[in-house]
Amino acid sequence: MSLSDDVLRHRFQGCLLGLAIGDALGGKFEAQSAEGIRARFPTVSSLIDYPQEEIWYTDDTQMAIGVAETLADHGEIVERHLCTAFASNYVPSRGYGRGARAVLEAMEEGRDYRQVAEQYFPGGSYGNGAAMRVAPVGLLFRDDQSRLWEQARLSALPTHLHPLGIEGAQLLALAVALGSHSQSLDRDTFFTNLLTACQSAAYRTKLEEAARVRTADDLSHLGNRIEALESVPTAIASFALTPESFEETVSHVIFVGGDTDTLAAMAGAVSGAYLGIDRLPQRLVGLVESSPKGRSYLLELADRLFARHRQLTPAA
Ligand code: RVK
Ligand code: MG
Ligand code: MG
Repeated sequence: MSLSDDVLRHRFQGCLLGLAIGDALGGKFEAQSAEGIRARFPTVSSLIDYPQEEIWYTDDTQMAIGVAETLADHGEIVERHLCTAFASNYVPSRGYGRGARAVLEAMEEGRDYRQVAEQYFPGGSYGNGAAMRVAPVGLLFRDDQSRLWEQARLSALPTHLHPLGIEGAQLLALAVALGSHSQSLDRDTFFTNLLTACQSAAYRTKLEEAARVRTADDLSHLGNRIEALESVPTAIASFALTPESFEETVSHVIFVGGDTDTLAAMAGAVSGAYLGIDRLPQRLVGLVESSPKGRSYLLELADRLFARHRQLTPAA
């Protein structure tokens, strides 16, 4: 049974707001150890209840906004437009990866950013920066997996040329699409779909391990680092472990420590695409920053993306 327009629109909103909430909440603990975070926040609710003021997102959401704007405006990834969006949204204080910063500054200054992306890390970046921003691709192309796979690749290329950086983005986009389709998540089918699409032995091994996760403590074995391979499977596994709870999905990856903003941004985007905006913690939705590209803008952007999706895939 296909989802009604309202339900699906709420899932688009849930995805973008879920990403921003995960990013902003996780951003408070970036680079901290699992033990330190656990000592301060022994339970999921203590972590979720912690923010009392506006929460501010980091580069993860900032760059996802650029991807979503490009897709809403043009219906597909056009590198020139994507780079313009990245450059115009670039606010260094949001905290970017060092390679990404060098590439974005080249874009801003009209220099050859491709050369910078090729040379900064020989072989290209395998950071999680392409995966952290890819969720809008998963939403727009949720009904066309081969297009999703290619569009996710194109969305990665300006900054992430390494195959592991690209595949991390493709898998996260697919996880968003699968989440956005599910009415009641079937874990086995979810992982079978991801494993069927998966191309490298490295991700296959991680996803097989992710499929075996049974407790939140198991997540730490999957990784908590800034490399895509060490964070994308962890975020996906957290969603699959507790699909009915955004709060648990996001908190469990923050409890793993390390790259907490990005782990929680990715897990939050997949969770929000599945649960929809109404099943996100409303207090945190209300605390997302009220800046010009804050909460209201994200909701509007999700609606614009949804309208684009309806053009590509009219309701049955
Ligand atoms: C600060 C060696 C490599 C590599 C390669 C490592 C924000 C480097 C977000 C690099 C995310 C880091 C994160 C990030 C997103 C990547 N050889 N090391 N071939 N490729 N690395 O710079 O957008 O937090 O240590 O391309 O992927 O919240 O600095 O940026 O956590 O991964 O940054 O890769 O980062 P970058 P990014
Ligand atoms: Mg960040
Ligand atoms: Mg991060």
